[in-house]
Amino acid sequence: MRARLSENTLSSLPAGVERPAYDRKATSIGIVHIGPGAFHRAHQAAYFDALLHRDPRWGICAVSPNNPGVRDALTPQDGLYTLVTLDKEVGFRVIGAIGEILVAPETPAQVFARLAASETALVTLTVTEKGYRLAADGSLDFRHPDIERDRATPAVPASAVGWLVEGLRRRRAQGCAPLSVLSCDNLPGNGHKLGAAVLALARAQGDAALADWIAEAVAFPSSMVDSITPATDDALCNLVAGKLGLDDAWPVQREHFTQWVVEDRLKPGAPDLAACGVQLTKDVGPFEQAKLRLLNAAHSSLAYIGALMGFETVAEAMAEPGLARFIERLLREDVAPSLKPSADLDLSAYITAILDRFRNPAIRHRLSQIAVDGSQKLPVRLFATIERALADGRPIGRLCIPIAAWIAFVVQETRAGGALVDPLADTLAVLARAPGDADAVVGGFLASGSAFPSRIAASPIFRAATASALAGLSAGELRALLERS
Ligand code: CS2
Repeated sequence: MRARLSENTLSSLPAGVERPAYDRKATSIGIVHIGPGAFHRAHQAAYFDALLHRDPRWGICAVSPNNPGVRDALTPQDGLYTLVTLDKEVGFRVIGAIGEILVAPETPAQVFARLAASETALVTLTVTEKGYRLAADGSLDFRHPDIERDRATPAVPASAVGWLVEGLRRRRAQGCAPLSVLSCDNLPGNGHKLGAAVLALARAQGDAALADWIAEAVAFPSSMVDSITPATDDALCNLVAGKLGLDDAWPVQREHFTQWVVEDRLKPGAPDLAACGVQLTKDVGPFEQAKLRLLNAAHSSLAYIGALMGFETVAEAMAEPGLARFIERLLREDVAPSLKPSADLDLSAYITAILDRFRNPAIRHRLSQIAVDGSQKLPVRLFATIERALADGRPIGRLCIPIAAWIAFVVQETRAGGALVDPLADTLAVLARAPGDADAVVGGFLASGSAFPSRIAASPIFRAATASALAGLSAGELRALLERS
């Protein structure tokens, strides 16, 4: 039997596996992270691990909103896990940044204590798009049951926003220092939306004084995060065990490329993010817009179109010349013209780099991983571009193909009896079962208000283009449709 990765076995790691070169026992916790899934552990935690080599104050307290999985896997490993970077060269690095793991509902007092502690200067979040509980207009969704609950019983929060508000209430009561709260999810203006949601909940709880204090003492910078991070699978666990000679219950993997751009308005006392490779900028907008509307939009397009064509991974889908050409035209001819030009970003080179990253043969990034939560992702990835194109009078035919593919995917999954992973799964399943031709199906989706912004739902041009694409898909003419679009 192989031993397990832990503090005790660190010294037995073979050469070629990077490990913390700092004294972990001398580190303290200065960062609270909500949602320590694979993306956090592959991305922000790697930056903070680098920072710990310079400054021992920035260990992470990882807080899982519900699921004990990460705590149960990593606590026996003293919080250590392996990050594998997959490219021409495969890199192995043991990350030591996580100093504590809490499961929020099990130990709420400890979570509040961390959020209120004067040593805590930064809170980061990766809770996915749906984790913010926002309505279609980007404001906090007071009709969501978790938010209703957090409004009524603030001391036992159900949502990430609820945890933050209650933690900040206690921080204020203790008279603690200012704080920076950094959203790291794929939402435009993520920090601004989170800040507005936090203030709205504090006010709705009747605590206007708290809201006023938060507005003064807490910064919510926006940020753009990027690194392709396929879910952990058995192949990765075996690769890690073979290289380390140790078992790691939950390694993570990503491409070598990583980027983190943060709006430069952290409160004094926050960690020196620039020292560990984060780009600080006055205006993060062009970066997040380009990333969401190019990289993430292309991902979602590949996920639905590729799934209909029977592909399993992004690289496989990109190896289909007709599909790869379609995606490139979509990005260069439809998305790029809708983006605000920025002196900091060469869009053409950015697109070339994205397409290269998608072709990375060392990575098996499953389309099914990207296909989840379409109702939450498409509005920020594709609908925003479609709205812009409609407003500018540019054609939208090509942009409607991934939307039609999503509808076809929802219909196909529902009819096959598969469980659709989407917070709107119940509504979508009803729409998918409704009888009728392509135009009727599209009309049903648009009328439901589920994922479509009102200006798009009301556009006859959008309805006609999407219905025409869906009819093509239903008739088995997907390849021809891609070729001619
Ligand atoms: C992907 C993203 O799963 C998805 O929806 O588009 O997770 C993507 O891999 C990352 O945003 C890349 O930075």
